[in-house]
Amino acid sequence: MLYPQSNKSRAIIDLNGLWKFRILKKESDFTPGMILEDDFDWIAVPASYNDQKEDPAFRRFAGLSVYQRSVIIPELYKTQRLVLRFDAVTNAATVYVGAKEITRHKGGYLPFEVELDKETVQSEEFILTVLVDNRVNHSTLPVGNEKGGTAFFGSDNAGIPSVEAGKAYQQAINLPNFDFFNYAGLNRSVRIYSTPCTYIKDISICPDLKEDGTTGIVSYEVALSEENIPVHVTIKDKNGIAVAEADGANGVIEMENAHLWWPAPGEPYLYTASVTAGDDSYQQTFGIRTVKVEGKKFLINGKPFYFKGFGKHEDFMLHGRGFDLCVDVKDVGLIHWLNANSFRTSHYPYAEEMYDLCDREGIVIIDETPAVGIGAGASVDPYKTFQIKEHHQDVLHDMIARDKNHPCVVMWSLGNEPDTEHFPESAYEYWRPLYEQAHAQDPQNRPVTMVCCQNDYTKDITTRTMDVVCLNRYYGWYNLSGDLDAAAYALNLELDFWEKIGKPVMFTEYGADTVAGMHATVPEMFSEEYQAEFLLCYGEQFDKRDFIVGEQLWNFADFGTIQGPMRADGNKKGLFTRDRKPKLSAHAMRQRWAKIQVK
Ligand code: GCB
Repeated sequence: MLYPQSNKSRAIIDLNGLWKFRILKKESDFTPGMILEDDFDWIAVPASYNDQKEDPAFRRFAGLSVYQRSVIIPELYKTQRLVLRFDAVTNAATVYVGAKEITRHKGGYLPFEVELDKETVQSEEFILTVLVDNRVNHSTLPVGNEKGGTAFFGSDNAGIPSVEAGKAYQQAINLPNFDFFNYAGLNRSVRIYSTPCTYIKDISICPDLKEDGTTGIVSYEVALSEENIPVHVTIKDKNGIAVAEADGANGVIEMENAHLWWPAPGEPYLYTASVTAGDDSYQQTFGIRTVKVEGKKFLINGKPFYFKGFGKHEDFMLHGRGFDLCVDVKDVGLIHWLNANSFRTSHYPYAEEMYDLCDREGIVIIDETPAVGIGAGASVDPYKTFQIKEHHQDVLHDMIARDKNHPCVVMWSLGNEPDTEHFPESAYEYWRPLYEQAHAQDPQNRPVTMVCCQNDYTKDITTRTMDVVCLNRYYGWYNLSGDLDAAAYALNLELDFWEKIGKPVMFTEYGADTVAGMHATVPEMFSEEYQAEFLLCYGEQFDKRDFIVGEQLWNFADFGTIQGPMRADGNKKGLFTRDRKPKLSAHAMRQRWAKIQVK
């Protein structure tokens, strides 16, 4: 799916800003065509609604809410094809023009769009309404607990009559089965964009390198609304100078002495494919780089790459998971400051602007679907009970379709920490087709992984079949708590196991909750010193093993999450506080990563 663009044949109408908003007490409080006249709040878009108001209902709410605004289409746009695009509505949306439903979408982290019909385009003004459902359950990704499910944090005290009665009283139907706050609403931009009536539907670019290592081979494919529209492609260098050309909706362009995209500040060279097709045009940036797994190595442009970074969240004060380019720019600056080079979009695809920024800044991304929370304890096979398979196929498809041209994306993550231990065969049968789907769909055929939970790895038959083994481990935190000697011992035993698998292995999570400002001479849990020692201790173990291709600790910054006895004001495993102040460990990792030169 193409990102909205304003160019000589396309324009954008921005629908961000203040919208009318109402939380519905019950589903029947909504009728198509209803107007929010009284009893509504003004709410900012893009942003999560949860922390914008003091009413506790905004924070605790599980159900339907309504966003509404009026739209006037300028006369000069009315001869064009107009498409309404939502970059992300969390977790599901039904969209109305007046009383008429025009589209609906399931899933809160990927864009969807709908062409406006003639009547709407020609009207003087229309009311746009979005019915938002934030609930998560056994059929959504991320997965939620259903009524009677277990609490995510702490003991559930199942079976104690008074607790069970309390749960029934609470009618908890929307407990996330994941460790991040279920921030909801119009989290990303809303726009109408125009195209000519015959138009470019999609562009796929697949770069490769000849054996000489300097000649780029750029295969491209332009999908069109109608066959036989003449297509012309001009490749421009970073200064906008044309360096190659081709005709036709698909083809292969050879580029001698190509500038390669490499993840380091100043080196992520970007070209632009300037595509014209009849009246339409589109400028698609791309980088010439290759990604490959060979033996125990992860190669970018044929050279061994070592991931230095973290899992992140789209999370910030006040706007929750709402898109904010300023936060993205700040975070990328901090990533450079740390001498890091990568992150995982844990646990869902991020806003498209972040990938664009990372293309330009030379940061590598592991792109993850929102498949988190697929597990419900040892007694329930999630693969047989959750209704998620088709939806998972859809989100994987849509994520690859959206992000396939970004040079910064070097690996697809099918999901985070599913059960692979209690139901190993079911897990393999579930994840293998997704692995194959990703490989079949991606024009660049990037490596594919699935991020493995700390488990009895000897029983897990899925993780080892991925292109890169990605491990989340908490020795010294959730287990062997506070004892880094024991943690290092246990971690090494496990590493001996993975060494024999013969694949590249990377750590996609390891970390310790840390209260900023809490210090200790003898490092103990929650102190800044313990976090720094914990992270460096893991690093020491990694350094002894040549099959480890990366370390992405948990987490870049503290973040908001569901309440529980293990979380005080959010998850505190950040190198930075939520407002991006460095903890001691940020300085420690900055020094460590300065010494690990990736070139
Ligand atoms: C994990 C999860 C992540 C949590 C983290 C933690 O394994 O993947 O979502 O936030 O642990 O801090 O417990």
